[in-house]
This record gives sequence, C-alpha cells and structure tokens, in this order.
Amino acid sequence: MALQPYDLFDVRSLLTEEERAVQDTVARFTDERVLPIIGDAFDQGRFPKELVGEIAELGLLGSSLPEQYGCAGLNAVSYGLICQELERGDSGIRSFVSVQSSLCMYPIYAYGSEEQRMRWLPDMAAGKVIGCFGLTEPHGGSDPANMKTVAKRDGDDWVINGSKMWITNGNLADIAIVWAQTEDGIQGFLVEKGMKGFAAQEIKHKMSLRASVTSSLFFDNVRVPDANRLPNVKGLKGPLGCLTQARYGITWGPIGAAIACLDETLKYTKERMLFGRSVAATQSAQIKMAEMARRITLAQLLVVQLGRLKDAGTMQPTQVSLAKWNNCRMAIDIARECRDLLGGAGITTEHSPIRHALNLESVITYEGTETVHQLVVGRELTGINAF
Ligand code: TGC
Ligand code: FAD
Repeated sequence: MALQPYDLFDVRSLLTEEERAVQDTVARFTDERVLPIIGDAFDQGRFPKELVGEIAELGLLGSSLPEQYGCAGLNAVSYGLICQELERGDSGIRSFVSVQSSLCMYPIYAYGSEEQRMRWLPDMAAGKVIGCFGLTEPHGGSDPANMKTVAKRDGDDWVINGSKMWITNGNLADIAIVWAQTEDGIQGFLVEKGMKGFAAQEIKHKMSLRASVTSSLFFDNVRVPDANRLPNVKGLKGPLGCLTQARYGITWGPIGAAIACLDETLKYTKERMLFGRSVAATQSAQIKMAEMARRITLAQLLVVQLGRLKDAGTMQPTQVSLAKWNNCRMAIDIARECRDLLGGAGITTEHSPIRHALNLESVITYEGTETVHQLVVGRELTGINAF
C-alpha cells in the first residue's frame, strides 16, 4: 500500500474516529472557504471576518470547553488538529481561533466566576463576542513580570492605566482580557469595548500575519467594575496558564503550514523542467523534500504524544516549550526552503510558501520567542534559571 506523502508514519491511525472526523471537517473548511480567498486577504492586509460565523458554527471556538457553555467539549488532540488544519490555510486564521479559544475563553472558564462564564462563553462560542488578550507591553514582551499596566482599587471599581502592544484581534474585539499589576499581584480584567478611556489602534505596515488584526491597546483611567475582575487567579501564573493552552495549539498549527508548503513544492517541482528533466528528478531537490517530510513526521509524532499527555492531565509546560520551539523552527525552515525551490515564482503570493514563511516569523516570535522556549528547556535540564 502506498504511503501518504504528508503522513509517512500513518499518524492518522493513532487518532480516534471522532478526532479523524474533526480533522476532515476542518480540512474541508480550509480547502473550500479559506484557500480560495486567503492569498488576496493577505495581499490586502485584511482579516476575513466573513468566516467567523462558519468557524463558530463548526464548533471551533472554545472547542475544548464543556457543552454547558455552548462549546463542543472536544479533547486536546482534536483542538490540535483544528489548529493544524486551519494553519494549513493561514496562520492568521489559526491565530484568531487560538486567541478566542485559549487566551480569552479559557481564562474566563478557568479563572472566572460562574456568572462571568454564563455571561460570556456561549456568545463567544457563537462568534457573537470576539475577545483579545492583552499581556505584552511595548517595553518587552518576553518578560511579562515587568508589567507597567496598573489597576488600582477605587470603591467597587478598578481604575486601569497603561498600554499593551501586538494584540491579536485588538480592533475586532468586544472584550479584552487585560492583565494588570495590582497591590495584590497581577490580576486579569474583562475590559469591554466602549468603556471610557479604552482605545485600540491597529498596527500597520506588517509584513507578517497580514490576514490578522494586530493592535495596540491604551488604558487611560479606565474604570472597570469589580464584577469584571477574574476572581480565581492572582500572579503571573494566571496569564502563563493561558499561554500554555495557546502554545499547545501552536505546536500543531505550523505542521499545517509546513504541509501546505511541501504540497505546493512537490507539485511545482514535478512540473518545472530544467536541464531536460523536472526539478523533482534532481538529487538535491529530493534530498531537500525528503528532509522536509522527515521533520514533518517527527513533529506529527511529537504533538500526538503531547496531546495524549494533555488529555491525561499530565502535560508539563516544558514539554510544550520543546514542541513549540521544534515545530515552529521546522515549519519556518521548510517554508523558506520551499520558497527557494519555487524560484522567482516563490516570491509572489500566487504561491503559499512566502506567505507561510512570513507568517511563521510571527508564530516563532509570539507565545514566547524561540530563545525563551530554549531557555525553559535549558532550565529544566540544568536546574539553573538563565533568564
Ligand atoms: P516564574 O516567575 O517562575 O513563574 C510564575 C508562576 O507561573 C507559573 N508558570 C506557569 N504556569 C502555567 N504555564 C506556564 N507555562 C508557566 N510558567 C510558569 C509558575 O509555576 C509560577 O507559579 P507560582 O504559583 O509559583 O507563582 O516565571 P517563569 O520564570 O517560568 O517565566 C519566565 C518566562 C520567560 C518563561 C515567562 O515570562 C514567559 O513565558 N515569557 C514569554 C511571554 C510570552 O510568551 N508572551 C506571550 C504573549 S501572548 C501572545 O503572544 C499571543 S499570540 C496569539 C496568536 O495570535 O496566536
Ligand atoms: P522582546 O521580548 O523585546 O525580545 C527581543 C529579543 O530578545 C528576541 O529575539 C528574544 O528572543 C530575545 N530575548 C529575550 N529574552 C532573552 C534572554 N533572556 N536571553 C537572550 N535573548 C533574549 N501578545 C499578547 O499579549 N497578546 C497577543 O494577542 C499577541 N499577539 C501577537 C501577534 C503578533 C503578530 C506578534 C508579532 C506578537 C504578538 N504578541 C501578543 C506579542 C508577543 O508575544 C511578543 O512579541 C513576544 O512575546 C516577544 O516580545 P517582544 O516582541 O517585546 O520581544
């Protein structure tokens, strides 16, 4: 029996029937709804907001949260497959789902009151309320402990001052999960669009994640009722706990981007005739593409095991760091190599590798840079904190 070129180790056989069904459904959505429009959306610097309703209808928002909040109640492996298939389309679409699910719905579920869950989660699952997550500040995202945004208690309210930068969905969002320093440590607040003193400004001139909205957020004496504070967490472990959820999804996503690039490059090099034979018939092109398949296979095996650990409740943040580092590096290297194998044609967005390569410059940076994740693994090995 012939091997599947993008699943040489039959990783799909490790999936349950439900997980395969989830993968197939999202794959179809990407093929039919994302791929036909995404090149133009990237060129125009436009997030395809018209897809949000369908994404929600498919149950892809907050997919791991319980059904009682209007969510699909899927397992972690299914969430990973959703990320992989969406990012086969574009990292911007996967980012939208990551932020809504892991960075906004998750903290409301994990750290919020029952009232907050009931108020926000069903509408967020339905795509009627969009969220963003404000942790990074302009002076240095790798070190969120050095947080300058402050929230001061004033009667029944809190008053927030400060700013956040590089915030996905910022200008789209109806609510922002904002992390701020208080007398009692870092706490999370639900800041609603339209609250006086709260403003979002879109960041322009991006060469990466062009089909995604990225913004700065500003807080000028924004008055937020105590009912909008997430009551069940204090300290940096609050936002870092959300990052573990989102980073987990990002370990899967870049596999989709890498597969998209290899797929296009295999087809292109088989047809491109140079020196009397196809480029695919040359030894160097075959070695490059074999190397890509090897790295994709290793990444696939890594995330299935990571997902099983997450579903078993034993996944550790260091394991997520290793997989995020490995899989982003794998995908960006593959996207750049595929761009090269397409020659001049590879520099236009008519073909996907340059779009994926540019997007992956963000993916390897956000949710902890490659260096941050290397240092997390180094700390685990040595017991010495090198940050
Ligand atoms: P440390 O001070 O030791 O720990 C503080 C507390 O947090 C706990 N903790 C974690 N909990 C859950 N998950 C994790 N990954 C955790 N890491 C640490 C820790 O146990 C401790 O708890 P407690 O109870 O003792 O207080 O913090 P650290 O030294 O581990 O952190 C240093 C460092 C550099 C790893 C951390 O600051 C870091 O990860 N920096 C990178 C920041 C980052 O990734 N920002 C991402 C912003 S969001 C984003 O990019 C969204 S893009 C989304 C998209 O569009 O897809
Ligand atoms: P810096 O922290 O200033 O890092 C600069 C360089 O220093 C990097 O190369 C880094 O690896 C290196 N470095 C850091 N520490 C060390 C060290 N100890 N030793 C050696 N080198 C080190 N944030 C949010 O809160 N919410 C979002 O929704 C969000 N979305 C994003 C979307 C996009 C498109 C992008 C690009 C970013 C987004 N971010 C978001 C921010 C992202 O998390 C940060 O960009 C990231 O954490 C890095 O922070 P920084 O950009 O300030 O870089």
